[in-house]
Amino acid sequence: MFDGLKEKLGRFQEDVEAEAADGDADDDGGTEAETADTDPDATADAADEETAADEDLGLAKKAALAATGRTVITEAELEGPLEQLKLELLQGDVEMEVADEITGRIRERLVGDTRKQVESGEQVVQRAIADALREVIAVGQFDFEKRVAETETPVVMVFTGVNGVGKTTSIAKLSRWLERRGYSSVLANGDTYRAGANEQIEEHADALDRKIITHEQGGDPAAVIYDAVEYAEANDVDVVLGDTAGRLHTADATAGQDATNRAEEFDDAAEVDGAVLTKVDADSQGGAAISIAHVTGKPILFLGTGEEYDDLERFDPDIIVDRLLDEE
Ligand SMILES: Nc1nc2c(ncn2[C@@H]2O[C@H](COP(=O)(O)OP(=O)(O)O)[C@@H](O)[C@H]2O)c(=O)[nH]1
Ligand SMILES: [Mg+2]
Repeated sequence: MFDGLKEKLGRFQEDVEAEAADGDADDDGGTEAETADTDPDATADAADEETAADEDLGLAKKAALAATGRTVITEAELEGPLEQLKLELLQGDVEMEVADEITGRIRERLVGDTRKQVESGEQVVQRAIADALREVIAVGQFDFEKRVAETETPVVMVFTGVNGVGKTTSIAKLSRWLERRGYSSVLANGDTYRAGANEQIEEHADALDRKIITHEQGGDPAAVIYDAVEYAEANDVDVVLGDTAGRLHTADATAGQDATNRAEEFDDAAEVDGAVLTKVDADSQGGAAISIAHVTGKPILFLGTGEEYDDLERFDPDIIVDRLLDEE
């Protein structure tokens, strides 16, 4: 999962460590050569600043610090690796504002007001990346299970999103997830638009042994949800899981920036409370995963990790950050 991002972050960490260990012409040359591939101007600037900063700091002081096993990371040293990281994040479908946010936060942490003296370059760089990522992906998080427990029943959850993203599948998965935590649920097919939608969700309802409320194709979706709520009230069912028809063309986590834009559109139209990021098992990049919460201001609540009913994970920012930075 998200191997593309993981690789980029690992490379950034190595770049910064090489720069910070410093003075070494080989390391500098390597980074400059890499950056030159993508942005010659930025490289020239970064190189100039670096030279100035090195003189400013004083080679004697650097040497003294190095002798005590400590290193100093200067803003100039960070510029090349940060610029490179930003480009790679953008190539990995991370939104521009999110790439800026992440690199900005890393810079802030590693450089601080003046220069930062660090015990272990590796730990500090890793922690800076972890903090920056966590702050970006943890936007809006709330305790989903607690919210369900505290909301007056029946709790109604309506799923929206373009056709093919995995709404119907996610409803079936969530029904299973809720059952495991002691909550009963009824399915409601508000997708009265698509031929075959009733049959598809009925199959899930059969497999999971759930009640399903459907209307004829072409019916009023709101009326279906309404009936399901009445059913839940009469039968003491905890949660109504309402499906809807998608619109526009297919977009999902594998669709990169498109997924983020679609999430924004749906949020504008329907004021979503949170997102299920589907098909992360098929998303090697992870750009949408780290962009959506920041761009919409709404939390990612679940990850869809496959086509089986149990392939639904509660989204945990700490676990995702660990996975992204885990060296194996
Ligand atoms: N690999 C993978 N496939 C998924 C996931 N969620 C849904 N799908 C598949 O995506 C396709 C469309 O899903 P569906 O629930 O019908 O999408 P809907 O149109 O939004 O209701 C189906 O083939 C699902 O099996 C997931 O998390 N991982
Ligand atoms: Mg559907």
